[in-house]
Amino acid sequence: MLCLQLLLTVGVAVAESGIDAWLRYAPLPSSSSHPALPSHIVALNTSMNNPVHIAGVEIQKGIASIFGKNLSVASQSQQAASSIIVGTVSDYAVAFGHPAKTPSLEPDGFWLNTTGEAVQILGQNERGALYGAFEYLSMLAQGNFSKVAYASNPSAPVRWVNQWDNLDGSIERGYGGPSIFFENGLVVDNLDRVSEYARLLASIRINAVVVNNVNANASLLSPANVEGLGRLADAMRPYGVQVGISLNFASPTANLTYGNLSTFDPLDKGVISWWTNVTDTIYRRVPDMAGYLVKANSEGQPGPLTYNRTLAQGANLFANTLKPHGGILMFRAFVYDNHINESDWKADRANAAVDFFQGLDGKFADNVIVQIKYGPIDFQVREPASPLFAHLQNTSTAIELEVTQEYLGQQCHLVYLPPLWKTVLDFDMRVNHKPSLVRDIISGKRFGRPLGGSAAVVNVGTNNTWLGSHLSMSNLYAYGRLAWNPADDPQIMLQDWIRLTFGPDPAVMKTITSLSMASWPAYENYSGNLGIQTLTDILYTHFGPNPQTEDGNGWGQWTRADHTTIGMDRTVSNGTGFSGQYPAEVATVYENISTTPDNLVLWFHHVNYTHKLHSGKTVIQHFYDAHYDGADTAQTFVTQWEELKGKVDEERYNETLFRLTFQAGHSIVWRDAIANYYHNLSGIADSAGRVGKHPWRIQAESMTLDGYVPYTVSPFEAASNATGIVTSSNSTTGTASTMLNFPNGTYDLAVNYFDMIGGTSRWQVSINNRTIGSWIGDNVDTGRLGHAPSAYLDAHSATRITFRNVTIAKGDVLKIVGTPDGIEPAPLDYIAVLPKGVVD
Ligand code: GCW
Repeated sequence: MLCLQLLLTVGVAVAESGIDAWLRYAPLPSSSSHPALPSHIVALNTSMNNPVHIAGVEIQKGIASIFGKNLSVASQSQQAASSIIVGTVSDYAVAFGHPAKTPSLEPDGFWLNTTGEAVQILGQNERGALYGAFEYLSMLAQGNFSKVAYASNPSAPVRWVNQWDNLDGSIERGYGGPSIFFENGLVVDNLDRVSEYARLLASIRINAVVVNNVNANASLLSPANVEGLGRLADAMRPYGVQVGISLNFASPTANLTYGNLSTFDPLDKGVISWWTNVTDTIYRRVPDMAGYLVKANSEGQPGPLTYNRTLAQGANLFANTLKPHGGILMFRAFVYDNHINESDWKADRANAAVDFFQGLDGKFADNVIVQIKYGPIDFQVREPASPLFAHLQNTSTAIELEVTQEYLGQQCHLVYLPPLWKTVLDFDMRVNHKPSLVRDIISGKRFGRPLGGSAAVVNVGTNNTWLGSHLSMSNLYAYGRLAWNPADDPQIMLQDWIRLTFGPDPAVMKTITSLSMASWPAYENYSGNLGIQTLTDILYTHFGPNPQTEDGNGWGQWTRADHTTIGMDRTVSNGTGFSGQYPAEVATVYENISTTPDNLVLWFHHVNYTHKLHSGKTVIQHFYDAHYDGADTAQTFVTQWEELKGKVDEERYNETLFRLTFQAGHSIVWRDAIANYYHNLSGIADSAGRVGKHPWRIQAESMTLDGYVPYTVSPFEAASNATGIVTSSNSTTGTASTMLNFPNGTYDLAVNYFDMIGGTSRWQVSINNRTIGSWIGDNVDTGRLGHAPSAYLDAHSATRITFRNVTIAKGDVLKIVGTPDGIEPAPLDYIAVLPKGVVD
C-alpha cells in the first residue's frame, strides 16, 4: 500500500493491460481539489440486472476508484438532498415529484444536473439513465467538477456495432485475437468478456451489437445457438445493449433443424413461413433482439437476385417477420459484381450501389434501414461520400464505418479515423440545392425519416487491448460519440479519450494529440494519394503495399495506371458516369477537373503523371513527396512517444512503443514500394532525387554470403533492389557479412528482414564479433502484431528493426547470422547505417 501510494505521488503509473480502456476511473492526482461529493447514491430500481441499478453500481465503483470514497447505493431515499439520484424521469417523478426543470428527452436521452444539492441523472428510459451515469463519471474521471444542467439526446436511434465473428471463433479482418462470442461452432461458455464489452459500449451509447459475420453461417440458427444468443443477450441486457445477428439468405436450404427447403426465393410461401418460424423462435428466447443484418448478392453471398426478386423484396421478407417483434432489418448497400471487366472503360464498381438500388427508394418496409459504407468502394483511405445517401429519400439509411483498420494498417499503424469519417459525415450532397449533410440524412432529419443512424465494423477480440492496440481504442470511443452526435469535433473527442485512458498529464495530452491528429494524413501520404485509394494488396492481406493488385482483375478497385497516365475517369462526359450519380451541384464539381479537389483528382479523372494539380505540383511529384513526407512523419511518432517514458505505465508504454516503431519501419516499406513502383512505371525522375537512391543502405545480396543465397522478391518493389537473401535450406544457418565504409561515428543500425507466418527465425547482428543485438521473427506467429500474416517475402512481411546509437568505425566488419525456422528462411533485405536524423 505504501509502495503504491509512493508510486502514485511520484506520478509513475502502475502497469495496465488496457482491458479497462477508457473506464479506468484512475485516482485523480492528489493535488487536484474537488468539491464535496454527495454522501449516497439512489438508483431508482432494485433489480440487479436493470440498467438503472447497474448505473448506481457503476457510479459507486467509479467514485470509490477516483476519490477513494465509498458511497452506499439504495433504491429509495426519503431525502433527495446530498445524493446522486439515477433513474428514469418517470420513476423520479413517482419518488420525488416532477423535476423542477422538466427536460425534453427522446428515447435513450438523459438529463444531467449537478447544480443542485442532489445530482440528478435522469433518463428518458433506463438505458438513458445509464448513459447519463457514464457521462457524469466521465466528467469526474477527467477532473471536471463544473456545475452543469443539460439534456443530451441521440441524433439517431440506431447506434450499432457489427462484429465479423465466425462461429469457429475466428474473426474476418480481426486483429485483436479470436472471438469473445464464439468458439467451435457455438457461443462461448464464459461470457465475462461479453459483459465487459457491453459495459464499454454502453459508456459510448452504443445500443446493439450484431455478433456474427455478415458472411453468415446458417448454423447460427440451430437450437443450441439460439440458446447461445439468448445467453449473449442476457449478458449484455443490463447495459442496455441489444443483440442482433447477420443472416445467410440461403438458410432455408441449409438443412437445419427447422426443415430443409429446396428454395430460398423470398416470395415463396414456404420460405416466408420458414423465416417467420425462425424469427418467432429467436424472439421467444431473445424478446428484445435488435434485429437482423443482411449482406445479399455481394461477394458470393446468396440473395434475392438469384430468383429475379429485387433487393427490396429480399429485405422486406425479413422486415416483415421482425415487425411484430419491433425488430429492425439492416440491409447492406454493399452490393456489387466482383467480376467486372477492366477493358470496358465505362465499367465501374463505384457505380454499383446506386445502380443496384435504382428504383427501389420507397419500396422498403418501414423497419428496413439501408446500411451504406461511407464511400462507394470499400473503406479506403479516402473516398468521396457514397452518392447513395442522396438517392434514398423515402428509405431510412445508416452509414457504415469501419473501426477495424482493414485497409488502414490493421491496428499496427496508428490511424485516428474520425477526421476521415468527418469528410463524409459533414459532406453536403446539396439535394434539391438545399443543405443536405450526410449526417443529417442518416439521422433522418433531412428527409424526415423515422429511423436511421450508424453501424461500425468493430472486430474486438480476446486480446486485453480489445482491438490489438491501445491507441486504436480512440477510434472505438470516438465512433460511439459520433453515432450519438455526428457534429462532435474529432480533436475534442480524442482529448477526452486521452484524459480517460492515460490521465491528465499535459505532456501525455500533447503528445498523443499530436500523433493521432497527424496519423491519418501521414497514412494517406505513404499509402495512396489523390484519391487513388489505399494501394494495398487487395487480393491477399489488405495490409502492405502491392499497387499492381488493384488492376487486371474483376474486383474493380482499379487505378488504370499505365506508363503515362493514371486514375479512373468517372466523368459523365468521357468516363464511367459516376460523377453524375451526385446531385447536380456536387456532380458539376467532380465532373470538372478544375473544380475537383486535389485529394480526389485520381478518383474522378484519368490524367497524365505530369498533370499539374491545384497545388502546382505534378501528380507524380506529389506521389513522391507525399510518400517521403508521410514516412518522415511516422518516424517522429517514435521519438515523440519516447518523451512519455515514465509518464505512461510501462506496459502500455512499451506495447505502444513497439507498434509505433513497427509503423515507422513499415512506413518506409510503403514509401519505397509505391515510389519505386510508379517511378518504374512512369520513368519520371523524382525532382528531389530521392527515389531509388539509398546512400546509407547495404543490400543483403551484396554482402559476403555463407549459407545464404539471393532471392528475387516479387513484386519487385517489395524489397530494396528487388532482392533479398534466404538461407539455402530450412536447416542451414546463414551468415552475411560486410565491411562498413562509413565515417567513424554513432549511427542507428536498421535491419530490414521479412517476418513470415510459419516459422520464428532468429537473427543476430554483430560488429567485429561484438553483439549489437538479436531478435526473433515472431511478430505474426505469436500474434504480437495481429495483422493479416503473409507466407512470402513481400511488403506485408517486410519489417525493420533498429538498434540505436551504435558506434561504428570505418573498416568494421558487420555480420548477421540467421537461423531459419519452419518455412521462414531467416530472410533479410538490407541494412541501413543511419546518421542522426537521416531516414533511409
Ligand atoms: O472489403 C470487404 C472485406 C470483406 C468483407 C466485405 C464486406 C465481411 O474485405 O472481408 O466481408 O468487405 O464488407 O462485406
